[in-house]
Amino acid sequence: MGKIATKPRTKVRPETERPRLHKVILLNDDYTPREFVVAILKAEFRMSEEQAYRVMMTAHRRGACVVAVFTKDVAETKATRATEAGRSKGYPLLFTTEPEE
Ligand code: TYC
Repeated sequence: MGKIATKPRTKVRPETERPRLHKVILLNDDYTPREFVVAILKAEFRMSEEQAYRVMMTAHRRGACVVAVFTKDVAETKATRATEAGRSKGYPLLFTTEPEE
């Protein structure tokens, strides 16, 4: 009986590889007031008035805008908190996350 050579199944990754970052994305809707979106961006993402206004208007015009990138946990926590802030006022404001390429 011959010996069967088996390959190790685990892939060796270079030690320098970093965990992927995740984008927080702001989605447009027809109901949330512009000023409210700006206020949330300032409070949750520490943006200036000007930055927040620009991001809000980009989402308003194009349908969506990347707000910032974070580690997975931080991105998900911030997206959830920001979405819940809108819900608490009865707005459909939505922040999602997705991994960066
Ligand atoms: N489109 C909204 C309005 O006209 C404002 C808005 C902008 C809402 C960006 C969400 O992500 C958003 N009142």
